[in-house]
Amino acid sequence: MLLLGGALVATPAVAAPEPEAEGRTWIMRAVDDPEQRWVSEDTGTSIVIIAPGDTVEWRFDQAGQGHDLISLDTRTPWPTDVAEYRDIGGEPFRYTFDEPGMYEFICSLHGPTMGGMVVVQESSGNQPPAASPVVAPTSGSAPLVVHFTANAMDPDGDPVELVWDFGVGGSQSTADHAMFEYTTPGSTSRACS
Ligand SMILES: [Cu+2]
Repeated sequence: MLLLGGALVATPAVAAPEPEAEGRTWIMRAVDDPEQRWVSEDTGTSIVIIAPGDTVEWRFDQAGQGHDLISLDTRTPWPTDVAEYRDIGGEPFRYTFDEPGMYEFICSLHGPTMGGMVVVQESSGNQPPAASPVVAPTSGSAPLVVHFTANAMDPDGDPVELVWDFGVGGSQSTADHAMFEYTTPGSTSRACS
C-alpha cells in the first residue's frame, strides 16, 4: 500500500516504503493425479523459490493415500531433519527456512517422482513500490479541477495499490490518475503517511 498526499499548495509527496514484510507461507501439496507428486500452489511444479524467513507448508488434504515427507541432504543439509508421515486427511507440516540454500525433499513411499526442492534465495525478495506524483495545477480560482498523477510502479511488476487523499472531507481516490474538483476557496496540504 502506497499512501500519497495530494495538495492544492503542493508539497512533494514521497512514496512511503512498504513495511518489512513478514515471512510468507508457501503451500506445497501432495497430489495423486494419477501420479504421485508434490505441487506448489504458486509454481505448479515441485520447486518453490522463497526468501529467508519464509515458511513452506506441506499439505496432505488433496491426497488420496498416505504420504511421507523426508528431508534429503543431497544439496543443502537441512538444519533439522524432517521425517513425517501423514495418513489421508493428515495435518499439514510447516517448516521455516532461514538460510539460503537448495533443500530437497521426497516422499520415500513413492520415490523420486515425488521429490521436490525448496530454493531459498536472498535477493529474490520483494522490492518496494515507488511513485513520482505530479499535481497540477497547484493554484487557481474555485471551482478548480486538479489532476493528480501518481506515476506509481513496482520494480517486481506487482500490482500497486495507492490512495490519494485530497485533503477535503476524507475524499480519496485509488486511481493512478485522479481528478478532484475543489469548490471552496482555501489551501490544503497533506503530507504522506
Ligand atoms: Cu507419497
